[in-house]
Amino acid sequence: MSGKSLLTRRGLIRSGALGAGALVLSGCDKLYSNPAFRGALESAEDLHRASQRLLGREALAREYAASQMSPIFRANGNREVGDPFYKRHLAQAFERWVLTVDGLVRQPLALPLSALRTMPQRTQITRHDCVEGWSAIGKWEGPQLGHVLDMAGLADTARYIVFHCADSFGAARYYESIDLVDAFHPQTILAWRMNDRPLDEAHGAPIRMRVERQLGYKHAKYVMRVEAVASLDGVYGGKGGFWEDSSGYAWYAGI
Ligand SMILES: Nc1nc2c(c(=O)[nH]1)N[C@H]1C(S)=C(S)[C@@H](COP(=O)(O)O)O[C@H]1N2
Ligand SMILES: [Mo]
Repeated sequence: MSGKSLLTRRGLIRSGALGAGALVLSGCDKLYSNPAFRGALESAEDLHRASQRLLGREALAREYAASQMSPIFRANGNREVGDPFYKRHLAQAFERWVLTVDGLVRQPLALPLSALRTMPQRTQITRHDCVEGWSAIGKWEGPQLGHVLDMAGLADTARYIVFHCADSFGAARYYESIDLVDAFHPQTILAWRMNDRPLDEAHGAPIRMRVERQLGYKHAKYVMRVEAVASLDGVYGGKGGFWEDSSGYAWYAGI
């Protein structure tokens, strides 16, 4: 897929809502580019967001039975990483790689993969929904992000968690960010295992985020560094994520 057509198509999915994605896919681009219609969609999204806040964003995303797992889980976005540092660690099965946890924390951490694998683990079978119009059910395992953040001790000023990734689109690094409600959600994990095997490169080795209440692009792959910040201003393009900066995707993609 060429970068250009990808960006153009993604540019149409401005709200990041699944419904908008479905409209684009069913050829309603004209309708969607109509400002009045867009306004209605966006206010519906606000309402939906408000009701989620009232119902509690702590609610769990649906979990599935092993028998419901998709036979094939597509890999999307970057499936390989060109960065030489990453390639070196991939070749060594990430044995000497460490995850950096820093920013507004009392105790910055450098966590080897072995440490992430031996902490208390959470396993969940969930459905991944990509705004490009596909979904897949997979099994994910890893420590809860909240547990890792508690080890580091968040400063009182921390408001967001930023995930810095190893891959890029052109010159732009992939990154994502979430607020503390999502960061401490029980299903938000640093997954190193997928479908009972260590994560492969295509799906984000050595670790990728699972933020189960959010759409696909929030699930950062190839996470190298977890940073606690007070504001997203000045972090890359300032909108909280690669697609948010480049294509106007909604930062809040919660369902
Ligand atoms: N680092 C990084 N994370 C990423 C992406 C990417 O290209 N790079 N693509 C996102 C998108 S749009 C989706 S749908 C999922 C795809 O995850 P998968 O390859 O495991 O299916 O990863 C998300 N996280
Ligand atoms: Mo996606």
